[in-house]
Amino acid sequence: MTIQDLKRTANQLRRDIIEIAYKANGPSHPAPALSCCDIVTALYYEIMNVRPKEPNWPDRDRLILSKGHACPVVYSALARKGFFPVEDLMTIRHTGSHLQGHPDMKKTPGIDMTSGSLGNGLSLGEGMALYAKRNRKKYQVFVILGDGELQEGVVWEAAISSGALKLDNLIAVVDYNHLQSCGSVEEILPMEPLRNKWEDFGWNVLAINGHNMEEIVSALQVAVNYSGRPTVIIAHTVKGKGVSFMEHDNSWHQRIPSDAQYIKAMCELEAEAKCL
Ligand SMILES: Cc1ncc(C[n+]2csc(CCOP(=O)(O)OP(=O)(O)O)c2C)c(N)n1
Repeated sequence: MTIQDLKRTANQLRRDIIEIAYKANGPSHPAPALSCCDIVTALYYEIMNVRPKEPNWPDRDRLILSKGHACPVVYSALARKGFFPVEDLMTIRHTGSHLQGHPDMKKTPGIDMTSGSLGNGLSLGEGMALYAKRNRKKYQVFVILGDGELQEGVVWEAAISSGALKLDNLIAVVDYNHLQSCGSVEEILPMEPLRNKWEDFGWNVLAINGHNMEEIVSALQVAVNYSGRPTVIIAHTVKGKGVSFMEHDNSWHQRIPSDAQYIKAMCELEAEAKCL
């Protein structure tokens, strides 16, 4: 895909996120999903080797959305890619739907790991990457983490051991939007200096603007081709990115838009789509 096509796809995914937030059975997490939307788009539409008609293909690249509450963006990416019908998106959180409020690998085609309990994704990804190394499999494992999520101790156990094991088929992306559910990461429990922490544990560290599609794609390509160490991409992002009144406003961490808010958000995204 061209960068322009990727930007158009990200805009479509953003519109799905807002549609889901408005129509889901209960509050979903629009701002966390908008925050990592460009990263998820680049992964599914440019970087990852997957087969929508064969979701359990053994050699596929894996994605673990460790900040599982942001799942509307992954559901939208999977549906638009053909893993399941787009109409299913509006059944999210409804009884009997295969789309739950957090990702469930046993229910949704294309979901590689169940998540939602923060902190677990990197160690699960490490296990998948280690299995691939030991069995001469070529697939890559991608893990998307929240910056607040980094406060979970198990993240750092996995960072230490993956670095020591030199798992260069493991790529972590930190969605660094400076907010967690109850406020600012810096005020609640600061995680800086982030780069030094990962480097000290043996990781290759890249830093990018997590909404610049060129930067995202090129950093992911560097990471995929990097040998000898796992890579972490520190992606500077904005929570709620793409909808003016959701950006930097943490009340949109988990919330249902009103009729007027829904219309305003969709108008903004449709206006953006016309310029792409
Ligand atoms: C183990 C665990 N504790 C608490 C929660 C509740 N929770 C859901 S989202 C969230 C904040 C996550 O913040 P961050 O990782 O920065 O993600 P983002 O701000 O991008 O949504 C919390 C504490 C959870 N899902 N899992």
